[in-house]
Amino acid sequence: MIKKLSFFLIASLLFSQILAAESSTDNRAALNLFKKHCASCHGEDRLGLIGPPLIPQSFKRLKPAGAEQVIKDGRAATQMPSFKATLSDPQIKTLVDYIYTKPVKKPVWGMTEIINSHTITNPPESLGNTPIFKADMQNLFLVVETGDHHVTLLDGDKFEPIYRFKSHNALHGGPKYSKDGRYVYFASRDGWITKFDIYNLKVIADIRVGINTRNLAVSDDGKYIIAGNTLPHTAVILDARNLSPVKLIPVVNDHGKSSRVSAVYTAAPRKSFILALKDFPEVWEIPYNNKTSDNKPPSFKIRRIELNNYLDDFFFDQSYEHIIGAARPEGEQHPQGGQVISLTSGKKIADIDLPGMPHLSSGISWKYKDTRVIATPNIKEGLVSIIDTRNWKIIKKIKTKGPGFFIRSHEKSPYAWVDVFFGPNKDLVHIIDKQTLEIVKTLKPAPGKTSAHVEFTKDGRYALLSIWENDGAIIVYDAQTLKEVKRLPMKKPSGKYNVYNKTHLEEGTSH
Ligand code: DHE
Repeated sequence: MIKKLSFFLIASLLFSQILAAESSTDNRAALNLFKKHCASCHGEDRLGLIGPPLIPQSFKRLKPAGAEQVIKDGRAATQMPSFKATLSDPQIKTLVDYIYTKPVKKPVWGMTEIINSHTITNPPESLGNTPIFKADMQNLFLVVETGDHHVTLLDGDKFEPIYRFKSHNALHGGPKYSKDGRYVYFASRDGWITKFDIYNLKVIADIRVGINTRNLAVSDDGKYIIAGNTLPHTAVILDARNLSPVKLIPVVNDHGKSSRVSAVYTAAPRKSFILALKDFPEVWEIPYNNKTSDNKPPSFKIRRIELNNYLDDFFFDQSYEHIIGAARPEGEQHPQGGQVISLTSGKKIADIDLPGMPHLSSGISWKYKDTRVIATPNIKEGLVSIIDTRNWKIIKKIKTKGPGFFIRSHEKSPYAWVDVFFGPNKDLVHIIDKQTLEIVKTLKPAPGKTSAHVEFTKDGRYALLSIWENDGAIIVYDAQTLKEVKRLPMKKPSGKYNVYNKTHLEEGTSH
């Protein structure tokens, strides 16, 4: 407790020193503008909250002119709005100059800070091995409610909440289950990783791995967690038992250039972690099952796969043999379109005609005629691309009412559900027939309110959809008749995660 208190005292002291130093410069006007318009999402210290850090380290690809454009027009497939109506051109210029200025004190988060943040609330061996409540443990959902930073454990048969608990602020990305579904690991944008025991409804441990974190992945053998950071430019491997740190990996290339991590995943069939990087065009593969004779952790040796373009938004095919991705244009010249990388050869094997994908892990897959297709929404246009995995050709572009964030289905469902997250039609959800590749129905569950992110029950009979508002809801639909079955009030339920579907790598959801 004392350790934790002194850690927070030091952190807030450092933070107030940074603010004091910054406000004593002539930057006062810029600071005021920043506080008024940017701080609530990017943090007063510019180190990121629900938005990314805004310090020079984060702008390795984005030039000041590009940043001005982003402030003016907003950023596709993110929560960044347009400030064209609120800020004048000189004000935008002042802000851009400010965010390209180095913070007075370099933000540091190394092994010492990581170790000092570690708290084990309930050692796993102190807790019983039988669930303390009755439910089908494979058909549970965790619903992340970002409205008031809570998580609800939902019974997937009765659609009734079992337990609700406080999380760290701004959880982002899917929580990841251990293979048996007993434990779950969460990552918050401000760097905290939490391990929670679903059987006992108790937090096991917490650790802060970075100042700004992308997401986490769990090794297929359940032994290791990896978290990827955007600040500092590191990845951190933890022991899954109690989150003790095992290895800090600086994300640096052969020329000494460092990079933000765009995402980390576990490629279960390959027994490795895959890291996508934002600031140099490489994908890293880190095997986690090479055995050591003395029972020590594996070496986590990095295999670097060099690419000829960045991979910002991407997903895997069902076998985890291929990565399908695209770069985001950021005021720089990048070759247009998507690419397919073979993880076996480490080479690009095809180009794909994609106008940019919306969000990481957005692709889903199903059997179509005599082939298997992958479907993804796109950030630039209201369309879903259907890709034939035999030859990586687009076989259909399904027009939608606007760019979507998430597409979801289930092996047992004839439909794929895609949201229209952005723009005037944010309250619509399209239902696509997986065999005709046509939209067969468009739902408007709560007029004027954003509807997004669907997840199915274990058996695929029901689909759960979020109404993405502070006074929002989870709506349960019969996945065959498409009729509403139940509405549960929730506080901005950003995502929901079914134990069985996630741990069995169901083809209709992200893993
Ligand atoms: Fe996400 C997953 C990155 C903006 C809600 N998002 C992910 C993952 C990544 C990612 C790398 C996969 C992690 C995982 O599941 O392990 N997200 C990004 C971005 O780069 C982007 C576009 C910009 C950013 O600000 O980081 C972005 N994401 C958002 C949002 O604005 C959303 C809608 C609201 C929020 O919480 O910030 C959002 N992201 C989600 C959700 C998932 C997610 C709900 C998990 C989906 C799933 O079903 O697994």
